[in-house]
Amino acid sequence: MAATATGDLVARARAGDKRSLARLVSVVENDDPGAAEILRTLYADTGRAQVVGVTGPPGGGKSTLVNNLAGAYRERSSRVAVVAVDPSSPFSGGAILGDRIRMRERFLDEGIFIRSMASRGHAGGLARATARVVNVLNALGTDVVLVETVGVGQEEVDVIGVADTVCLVTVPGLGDDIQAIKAGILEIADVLVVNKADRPGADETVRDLAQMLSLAKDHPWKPPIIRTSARSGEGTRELVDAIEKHRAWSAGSGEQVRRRRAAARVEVEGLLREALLRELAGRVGESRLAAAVARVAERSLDPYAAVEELLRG
Ligand SMILES: Nc1nc2c(ncn2[C@@H]2O[C@H](COP(=O)(O)OP(=O)(O)OP(=O)(O)O)[C@@H](O)[C@H]2O)c(=O)[nH]1
Ligand SMILES: [Mg+2]
Repeated sequence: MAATATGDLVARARAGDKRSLARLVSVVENDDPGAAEILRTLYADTGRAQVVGVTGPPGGGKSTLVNNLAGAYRERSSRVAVVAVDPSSPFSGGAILGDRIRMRERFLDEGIFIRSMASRGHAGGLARATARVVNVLNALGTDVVLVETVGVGQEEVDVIGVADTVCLVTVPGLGDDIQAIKAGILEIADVLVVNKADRPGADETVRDLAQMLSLAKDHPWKPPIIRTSARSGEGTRELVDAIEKHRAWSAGSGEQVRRRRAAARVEVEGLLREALLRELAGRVGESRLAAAVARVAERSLDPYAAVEELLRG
């Protein structure tokens, strides 16, 4: 993308033009040519938005909750963005389209920007693509970014690393699935949400989670447990309050700085790794690499020795 074109898009996006914003977001999401320039131009203006992550098992009501949160935050912020990340989805359609339809009402609101991202083909991984998108949204005037992702696997944990506050959504009657959630809870959750509280079993789920939390007394932040019925909107207010409380604690305790440093490290190390690999690949050369690979394949050289040999030059 030419420099002037980027400048024009940035100016228009800053003024609130969603289409220009969408274009810029796509360029950085896909790491297309021009992405580095956009991020360099905007970087000094990032780090101001509040980033709220919403994660949990499939079908738990995350999108419905995010939709409610978007509405609640929109009452006090001029620009809110929703980034729905679906690491398991091989293409951007399907379930994500469902989210879009549910969010149609929000979509029509000029102050709300919605983007879906699936895992395939993100340079440097989904977590870094998400961070790039959040940064651009932030720099161009978005006050609150809500990031939805499914599950508690490693990739999801990495994605949610961009968030200042992470809400982990559970539902009554999860059975064995709750074990998987429990394992990840203290690692990632700042606020625990028991959604579908209109269903039977909500009390047990709350009790279960409370008991589990009581085992981790030395944790500096004790995640509150909030009941919601996202479909009716019940509990949204309390959830926003809990998020705000965590934000205040995080800012005051140094946790926010710690998280932002961790996120910056992921980004810098990622770029460093790519740059080093490019440099080394150039130095080693494809023909030497191919020759070493062939010898490793036919077992006349072990892979460790191959690397030592290649690096020696
Ligand atoms: N009974 C009840 N149903 C709910 C509640 N919240 C959401 N649902 C329903 O649960 C279903 C899944 O909701 P979504 O918001 O799409 O859940 P999700 O976690 O985003 O789903 P995925 O993104 O596909 O993992 C929908 O049919 C919702 O209407 C609730 O509080 N109570
Ligand atoms: Mg969803």
